[in-house]
Amino acid sequence: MKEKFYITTPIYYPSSKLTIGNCYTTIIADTIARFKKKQGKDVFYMTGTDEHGQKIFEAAKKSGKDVKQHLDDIVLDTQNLWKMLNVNYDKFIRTTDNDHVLAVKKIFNKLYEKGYIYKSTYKGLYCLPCESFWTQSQLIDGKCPDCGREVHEQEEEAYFFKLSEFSNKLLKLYKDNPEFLLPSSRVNEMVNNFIKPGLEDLCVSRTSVKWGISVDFDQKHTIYVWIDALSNYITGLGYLSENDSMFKKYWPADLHLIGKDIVRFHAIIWPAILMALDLPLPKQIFGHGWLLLGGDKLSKSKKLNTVECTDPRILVPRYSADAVRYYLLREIPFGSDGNYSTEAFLNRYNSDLCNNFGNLVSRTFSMLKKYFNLIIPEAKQYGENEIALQNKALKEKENVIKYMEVYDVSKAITSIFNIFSEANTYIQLAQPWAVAKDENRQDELKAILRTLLECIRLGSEFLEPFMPEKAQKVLNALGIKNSEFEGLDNFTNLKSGQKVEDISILFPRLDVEKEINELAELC
Ligand code: ME8
Repeated sequence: MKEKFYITTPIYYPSSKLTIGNCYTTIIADTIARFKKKQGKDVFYMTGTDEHGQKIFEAAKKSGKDVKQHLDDIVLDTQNLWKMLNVNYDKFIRTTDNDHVLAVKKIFNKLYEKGYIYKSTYKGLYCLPCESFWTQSQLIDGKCPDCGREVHEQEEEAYFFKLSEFSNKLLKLYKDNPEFLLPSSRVNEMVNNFIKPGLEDLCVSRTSVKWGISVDFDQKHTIYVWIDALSNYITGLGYLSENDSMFKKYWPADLHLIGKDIVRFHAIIWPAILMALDLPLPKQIFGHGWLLLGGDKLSKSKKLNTVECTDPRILVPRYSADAVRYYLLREIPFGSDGNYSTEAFLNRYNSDLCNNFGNLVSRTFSMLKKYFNLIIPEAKQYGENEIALQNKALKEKENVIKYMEVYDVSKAITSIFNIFSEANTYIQLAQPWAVAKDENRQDELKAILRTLLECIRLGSEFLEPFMPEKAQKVLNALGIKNSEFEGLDNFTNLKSGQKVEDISILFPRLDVEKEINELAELC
């Protein structure tokens, strides 16, 4: 039986259209899911939308549409975006789905019955027009951080979750499982900023919020949106439903991939809820860094003072899904923050996709056409240079596997591209055009082309999870149709005597200045 692998993204707020920041997480998760599938795992990949809460309600109202209609429109745009970016999820969960709503009510009931939720009074600083409670530290100049108006002390009946009981259990969890939360710097953040100062019980219901899931046994209370949202990871598998076979098969999650902004919810509140429910904990949480724009975090609501074009709905049709995927996977060192810039995107497109990968493929295929009428040659013997290149490719192969074990997608894709750049350097060294002129060196020419084709094949096998469209195009042309990784250790995978399909240019070269000007008009 195949080993299972369950991976999730955060469920995104459909307050307005998703940004390239949300694409960042989703593309990484998709790449990891595809990679694990190719490694022979039984993968389940879930993503979705987090549709409750006052903020969503207000954003929907602002749009002038009926709330559900507004959400449906954004969900449709989101699903189209994932299709456009070749994101291959297994389930898209919406927190307005009926089965999720029912399961969240049951989870709340269960926590209440087990004594982890109790009724009390919430005291806080309340902003009447925003209908929001704030803590002292959240205020800006003593005023509401959202609208800048006066706040006043108010009390409200509310349910609380006994989060304070979990401090020691959480500390033990981090200590016993150093891999639970990565990068490890995030553990120190959790311990020093939240757990050591003391965890307080968490208010998990509001009577002032109406757009949400009501408490089953006390209908005037709406369940706190984060309890509703975090539960998606289990309700999406059918937890507490009539058919929980998926839950039994896939839970616990192997990886919750999230941005660093929501680590606290995932590394403190979520494990505490799961412990209270007596459920196994996710094996790993990875809090990646932010994609920044001019030093600021991209967000759905913030208007940034920049002319950068970040809309994937414009970038993908113009430059391909693979180009956008490549840039996001490659440019930001995994775990850290990284800047988005149109110029860097276009430069990487030219240098890495067009000049390195694209050029290697087109040079090799055109030589194959010219010298062997597109028929894959048999290599009788390899020379020193071919063996050196093969060894370098095999070393990079090891690196890709090693980096993907720790989800370092940016180093993994760099290693794949190292195979292509080594092959390009080798072409200069081997000078096949000179060898071709000499009738006595035809075996050598065959060995050169065979080596190049096998390097392209090996690189493209690995590239497929990262850049599925172009990698599949190359693999199809070579007659390789593996759903799992095969032949990673040798250079004898291509069928000698088989004719390859000619391939058109993978990434046409761009005039960076012209593109920047045109994008500025479009965005
Ligand atoms: O937080 N760089 O939803 P959200 C990198 N609904 N990643 C970014 C990013 C950026 N500039 N901007 C957003 C929520 N992200 C909750 C989650 S989960 C149970 C509930 C990514 O729409 C990143 O993964 O605000 C971040 O954690 C997520 O989008 C936040 O999406």
